[in-house]
Amino acid sequence: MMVGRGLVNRCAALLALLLSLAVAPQARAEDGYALWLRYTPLEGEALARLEAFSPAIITGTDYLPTDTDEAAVEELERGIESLLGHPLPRRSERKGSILLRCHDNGRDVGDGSFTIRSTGTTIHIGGRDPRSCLYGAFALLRELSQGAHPLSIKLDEKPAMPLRLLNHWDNPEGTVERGYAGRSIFDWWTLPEHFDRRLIDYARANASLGINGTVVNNVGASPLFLTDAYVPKLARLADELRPYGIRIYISARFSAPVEVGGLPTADPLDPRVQAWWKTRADALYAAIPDFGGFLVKANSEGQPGPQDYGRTHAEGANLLARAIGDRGVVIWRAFVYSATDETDRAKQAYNEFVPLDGKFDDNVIVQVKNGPIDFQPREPFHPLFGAMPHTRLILETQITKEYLGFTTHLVFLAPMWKDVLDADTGRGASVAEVVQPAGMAGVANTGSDRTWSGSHFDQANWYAFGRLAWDPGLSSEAIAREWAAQTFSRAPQFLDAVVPMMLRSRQATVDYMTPLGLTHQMATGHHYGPGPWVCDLGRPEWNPCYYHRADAAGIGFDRTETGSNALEQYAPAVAARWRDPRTIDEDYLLWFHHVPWTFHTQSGRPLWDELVHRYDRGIEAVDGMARTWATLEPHVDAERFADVGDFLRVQQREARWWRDASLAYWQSLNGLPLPQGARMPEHSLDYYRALTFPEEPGHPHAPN
Ligand code: GCV
Repeated sequence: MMVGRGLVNRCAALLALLLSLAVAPQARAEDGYALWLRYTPLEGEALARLEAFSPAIITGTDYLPTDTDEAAVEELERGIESLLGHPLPRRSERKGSILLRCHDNGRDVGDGSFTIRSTGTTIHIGGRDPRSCLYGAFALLRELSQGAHPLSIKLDEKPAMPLRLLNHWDNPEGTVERGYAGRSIFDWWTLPEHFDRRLIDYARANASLGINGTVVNNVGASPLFLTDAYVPKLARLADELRPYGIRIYISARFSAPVEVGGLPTADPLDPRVQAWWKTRADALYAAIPDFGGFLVKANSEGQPGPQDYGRTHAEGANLLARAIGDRGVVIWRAFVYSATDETDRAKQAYNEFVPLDGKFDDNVIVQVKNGPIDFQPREPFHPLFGAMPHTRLILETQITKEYLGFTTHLVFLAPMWKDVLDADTGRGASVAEVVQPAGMAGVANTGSDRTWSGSHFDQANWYAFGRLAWDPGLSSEAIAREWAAQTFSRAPQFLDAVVPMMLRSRQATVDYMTPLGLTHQMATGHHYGPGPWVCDLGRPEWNPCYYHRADAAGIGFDRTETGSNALEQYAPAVAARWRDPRTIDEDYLLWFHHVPWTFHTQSGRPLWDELVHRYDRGIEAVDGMARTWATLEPHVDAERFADVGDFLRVQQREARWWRDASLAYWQSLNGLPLPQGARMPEHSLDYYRALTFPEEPGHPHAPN
């Protein structure tokens, strides 16, 4: 009886397998968890070449492999087996070898630079420390995944900058500020005893890009992270991430000496406060010898800081820097805007920080957002870049798309970051060159969602951040192509369609949200949909009206000599490019200029018509993205194909919402008819104004 049922079951299983092979062209159902590390089996010539190579993976025989070497070997085995579509052959049957040799007599001297060369049937991965082999292994797999000939891969890579960091805005109880991908991936409640293995996949993903540090908690920091109870939790995390070349950092709350230290003050010049920070740093380093350091948001958006005691940002930063000494760094954020200063918000960081240039200790790095306001769809580069020659600056970018439609809008951010990195500061260096001695930080978009990032295409932004931090010279197109090939399909027809779509997506979003240099038009609190009519919030710069300054006569923020003169914070050559509204790159027109609705734009259209044209252009681009995606079904597994299509439909609807709500509002001010042929807004202005979204994700604590 038992035997009979077993036989029947096996036959049924075989039949099911045959049927599934017959009807399902896609190899396996996927939910996005594997990110770009899918290592989909190769086909055709690429498969034949890898079969002919079938390597043994060997670490240098004259030294003891480290945990990092082992992680590299494990990844190569996993990757190559998956690319071959079967387990690696037995040792005696292997035809080639991959030899990893990355050490310098046991000293940790390298920066992860690596070379890949082949001689005969051996690929050599070499470098001066185990991270070289880890990064080399991932680079080799990246090439193989795209179908490269194993024995012709030749790479010589060096990270462009030392710090390539994720900043998590994760709170200890599991919420994530501006997080749209579920709950935090860090479970502080169950650490240190329990370590979620998912974090090993997080570490692999980061290592595959060369990301080498992670700030594990929100900059609106809980003082809990500076208590004794958190030392073993942080130590366990550091121990688990270390093999993947990742150091951990924490955001430090400036007032922690009062909140958890029992002191009456957090004044940086008070010796008791200095001693407290030294004790905390010592406790962390005793448990985590390679602890990275502290990240601090001070005197900004209600956070405590040295100004509460009449001290400067430099005095605050140096307090922590001296506690850390030469063991790590203090990263001090320049994202400050005061609750009392009436200056143009775009000018405040420069005004506060430039006078402090040269006053920070050597182990302080100042972290500067890409633009002077706040992660908007488009901003000019931050004027601090190039203006603090005696201070190391790190570039802060936002991977999570707070002002770019969260996870439902497909927006590939590499072109935005390239705009900034490539910008010439006019002070002898591009932004990439200015930050090269420090690095790049990206506000992470990870969460408990199976996709990690809340959508499949948002994974591309995590990927692009890491690739650009490793090499800011890479083009957006190259990054999109290698990401899409690894994440979805290496078929040229697929890549030739999806890559241009990704490259156009950022401009599309600028067009339907904030065209022509408009900025911060998002509704209060959640920063999701449009709210250009919001004018009555407590602080002027919380209001979209503050940024657009529209009335019956015109629109835009005058930042020239006749207005706030934010322009003078840029080098003269840069300011000259933006000074004249007739010749400025019109993507920045309303950022720097207040112009009449009748102003003649470079297209020959009056400003009002040009504005309508750009909103419509954005919608058309999104419609085009949806059409393109619909043709790609043969290349994508069913689940992910449907997911992306669903979100594109949301984006199509919401691009129209942005356009219609904005136009209805502008019309209420200027009374102008729409240009001939333009579609009327679908609803009245009152309708759009009345929409509320109490359930939207992402701002558990932030008031604005
Ligand atoms: C962590 C923006 C966000 C805030 C964030 C802040 C910052 O203002 O809306 O949520 O706070 O940036 O970068 O500190």
